[in-house]
Amino acid sequence: LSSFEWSDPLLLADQLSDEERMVVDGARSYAQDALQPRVIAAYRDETTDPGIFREMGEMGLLGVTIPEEYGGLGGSYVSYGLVAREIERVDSGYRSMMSVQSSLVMYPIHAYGSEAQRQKYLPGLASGELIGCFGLTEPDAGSDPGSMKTRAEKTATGYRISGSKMWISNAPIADIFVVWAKSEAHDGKIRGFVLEKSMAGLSAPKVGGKLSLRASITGEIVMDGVEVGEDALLPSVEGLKGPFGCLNRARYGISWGVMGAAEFCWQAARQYGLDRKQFGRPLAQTQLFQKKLADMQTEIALGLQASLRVGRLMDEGKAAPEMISLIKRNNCGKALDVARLSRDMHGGNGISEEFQVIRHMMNLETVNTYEGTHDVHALILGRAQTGLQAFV
Ligand code: TGC
Ligand code: FAD
Repeated sequence: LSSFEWSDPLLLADQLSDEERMVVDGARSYAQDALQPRVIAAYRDETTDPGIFREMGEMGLLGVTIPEEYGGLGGSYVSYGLVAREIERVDSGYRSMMSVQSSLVMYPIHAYGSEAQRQKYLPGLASGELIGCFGLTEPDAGSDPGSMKTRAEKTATGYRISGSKMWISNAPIADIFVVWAKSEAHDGKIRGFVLEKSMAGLSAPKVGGKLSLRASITGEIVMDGVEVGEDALLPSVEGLKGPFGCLNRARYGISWGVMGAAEFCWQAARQYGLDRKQFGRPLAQTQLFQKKLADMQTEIALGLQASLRVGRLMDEGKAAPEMISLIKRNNCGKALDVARLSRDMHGGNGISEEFQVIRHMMNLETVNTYEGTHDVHALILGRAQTGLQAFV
C-alpha cells in the first residue's frame, strides 16, 4: 500500500488528465496571486472590481466549455468544475461572477441563440470585455419561477418587456441581460431575451445591505416597457427547460466550487490547531479537534469524488438533472457545516476578517440558497424516487 496524502486523501489529482491539471494550475495561480490579496478589503467594503472579468477572460476562465471559435476554451465540464473550485477557494462571490458569466449567460446564448447572437456576444463575454447577468428570480417568484410576472408583449417589430427581477448577480455592472419572460406571442410560454444596458426603460439598481457574498455585486432588473427587436429573442428554446438547462450547468459548477471554500476552511482549521496551544499542548492534539478535522476531510473527499463522477458523466452526455441536485444540495450543506466548524475551531479569531473563515461561512449561506435551495433540491430528489410531487 502507498502512503496517505492527507490533503488529497483519495488522490483526486491522479484522476485528472494532463490538460485538466494545467487548467487547475492556471486557475489556482490566478486565484491565489490576483484574487486572494484583494478579497478581504473587497468583502469588507462591499466592492466589486469589474476588471476581474477582463482578468478572468485573459486567463481563459470564462466560458470554459464554450467552443474556441466563439472565444471559449473548448474544455470539459470537469475542467469547468476545477476552475470553480480554485476560484471559490478564495471567495464564493468571485466564483459567482465567473459561473453566471459562463453557465447562465454564455451557455444560453450558445445553446439557444441564433448564429448572429453567438457572433455578436460570445467573444466579448469570453474576453470579459462584456459582463453578463441572468434574470429569472422575481420578488414574488423565487423557488417557483413558473409563477413569474414579467411579460413580453408583441409589437410590430419585436417585443415590449415589462417586469422586475430580484437578487440578480452582476446586474448593476452588466452590459448584457439574459432575462426570462412569459411571451404572449408564444401562448404565454417562458422565453429568453437578450437585452443590452443602453436600452430605454432598463435599469439595474444595486441591492444593498447584504451580509453575505459581499464581493459580488447583486441587483434588481427593472424593465419598464423595454422595446426590443425580434433579434433579441433566443429562438431555440421555450418553457422552463430553457432557464433550467442553464441552471444544470451552474449548479454542477457550484458543487465543485463549495468544496474549494470548504477545503480552505478545513486547512485553515488544521493549521490553526497546530499553531495554537491551550492547556500546554496544540489544539490539534485533542480528540475533539481531530474528530472535527476527520469529519471535514471525509466530507470534502467524498464531495469532490461525487462532483468528479457527475462531471465525467456530463462530458459523456449521461448526466441527469437529479444527479446535479444531489451534488449541489449535499456539497453546499456539507461545505456550510465545514465552514461553521472551522469558525468554531478558530475561537475568537474565527470571527475576524483576517482569518477569513467567517467570510466563507457567510457566503455559503447564500450558495446553499441560490440556484435552488437545499430543501428544493430535496423535493426534486424526493419526487424522483417516489413519483410524488411535493412542491404544491
Ligand atoms: P417542473 O414541472 O418540474 O418542470 C417544468 C419544465 O422544466 C423542465 N425541467 C428541467 N429541464 C432541464 N433541467 C432541469 N433541471 C429541469 N427541471 C425541470 C421539465 O422537464 C418541464 O419541461 P416541460 O417541457 O415538460 O415543460 O417545474 P416546476 O415549476 O414544478 O418546478 C419546480 C422546481 C422546484 C423543481 C423548480 O422550479 C426549481 O428548481 N426551483 C428552484 C429555482 C432556482 O433554482 N432558481 C435559480 C435562480 S438563478 C440563480 O440563483 C443564480 S445564482 C448564480 C450565482 O450567483 O452563482
Ligand atoms: P423562497 O422561494 O421564498 O424560499 C424561502 C424558504 O422556503 C426556503 O427555505 C425554501 O427552501 C422554502 N421553500 C420554498 N418552497 C418550498 C416548498 N414547496 N416546500 C418547502 N419549502 C419550500 N436569481 C437569479 O435569477 N439570478 C441570479 O443571478 C441570482 N443571484 C443571486 C444572488 C444572491 C446573493 C442571492 C441571495 C440570490 C440570487 N438569486 C438569483 C435568487 C435565488 O435563486 C433565490 O433566492 C432562490 O431561488 C430562493 O428563492 P427565494 O429567495 O424567493 O426564497
